Amino acid sequence: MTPPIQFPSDFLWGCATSAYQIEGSPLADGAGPSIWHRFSHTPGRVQDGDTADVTCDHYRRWESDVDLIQSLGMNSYRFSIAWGRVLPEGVGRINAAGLDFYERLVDRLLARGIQPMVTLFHWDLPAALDDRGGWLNRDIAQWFAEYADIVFRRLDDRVKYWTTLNEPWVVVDGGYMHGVLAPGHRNLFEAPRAAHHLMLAHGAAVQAYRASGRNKIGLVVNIEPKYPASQSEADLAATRRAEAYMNRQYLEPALLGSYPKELMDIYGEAWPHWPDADLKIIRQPIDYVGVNYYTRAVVRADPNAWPLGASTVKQKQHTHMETGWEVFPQGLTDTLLWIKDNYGNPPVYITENGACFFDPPQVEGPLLEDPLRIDYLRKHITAVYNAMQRGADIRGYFAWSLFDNFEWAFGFSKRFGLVHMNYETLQRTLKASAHFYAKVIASRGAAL
Ligand code: NCW
Ligand code: CA
Repeated sequence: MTPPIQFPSDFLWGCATSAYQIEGSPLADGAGPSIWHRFSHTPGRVQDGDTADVTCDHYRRWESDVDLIQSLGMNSYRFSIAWGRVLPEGVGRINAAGLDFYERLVDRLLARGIQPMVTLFHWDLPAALDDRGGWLNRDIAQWFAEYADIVFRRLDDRVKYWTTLNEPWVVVDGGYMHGVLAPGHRNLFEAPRAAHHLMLAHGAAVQAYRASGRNKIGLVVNIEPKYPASQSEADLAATRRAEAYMNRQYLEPALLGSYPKELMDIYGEAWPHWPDADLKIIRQPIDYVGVNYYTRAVVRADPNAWPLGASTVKQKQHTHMETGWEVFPQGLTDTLLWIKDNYGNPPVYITENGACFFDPPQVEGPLLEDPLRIDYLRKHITAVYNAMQRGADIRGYFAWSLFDNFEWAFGFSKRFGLVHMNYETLQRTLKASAHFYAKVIASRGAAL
């Protein structure tokens, strides 16, 4: 008999959300519009024409939502601040009502014994800054650091965990390379510039934090481990390119101070050669790495796949989520051990992990059964534990997401929640997975 699973008593257990996806009321109380507000209001950009004008109405229901989080026994909650609520034009004039909203949220979380983990940028760039070039304008590093500094000075006496950026890879690949996410550009020459300026912004915000902050700050990256479809030289090289592009492009400058050399093969003449001084700004010591993990990819060489020359081979023997993502728990253990072995075993939080499966729009009765999501959570939390048993320094786990919400370009068609959202009535209904997760937390993993 293997001994029962027991996570450490100080492990953080929570769930994650982001501002634009759950808040609604995007222009309330003096907030400036974000690029996601504009994008979702542009016909053809989001499935079914959905916008987050209302979404979960968390901006007005935040008090009972915090109570809901507490009722599930979580000791932490990861959310993001909408930059444009704090600074409607992105820089300059502060909108007091915006900062007040997040201060009240933080205070209620703390009063309920829930540690906030606060993300400064989860994709909702102020539209006024996009009008000045957005992530393509190098000045954005300073704009971001100024915004961050305002928030740090207001809340660092209460917030113990800060994140600069959520998933810079998705911002660049979706927003500047393929155009499926805001701001919707499709440009090989813009992508590496946007990526570099995101990382400069990260570095500048960490520098600002060291001047005024006293707690912990880190970077959240999405990691999707890459496995070669065969041992052929072509497939192995394609796998290395895919890994460099998605998994190392952001981690390596932040932690090691350099870009993976494969990026030059991928971008070719579109790759700018960045000065060493920039890499020094980007490589600031950080207190933890946040990992968002959902799936893996089996990779083969594919000359028609722009721009990587690599594509994913679907693994038909495994379950796939509604997003098309393969369920592969071992990939999470592999990812955590890969970080431990390649980046000096930094403290890591699993800042997002979760499952998108079909749930009906309306719920009959008090509970919704979602066995596939329970199975996903069970296997992935066990995978985290397995990596810890092998020496990875894992400090916490956040399920994506508290409730079904605005899933970016998919609109409301994709549901990741532990709590079901009825978008007509805004009624919140627990799914069985929420009860399951609460039992896992209460037993420190023994109920897995
Ligand atoms: S990458 C991604 N997600 C989900 C999202 O809700 C969260 O905010 C992110 O951190 C879960 O984890 C990340 N969603 C991908 C959306 C891409 C849509 C592309 C549609 C093309 C038609
Ligand atoms: Ca709809």
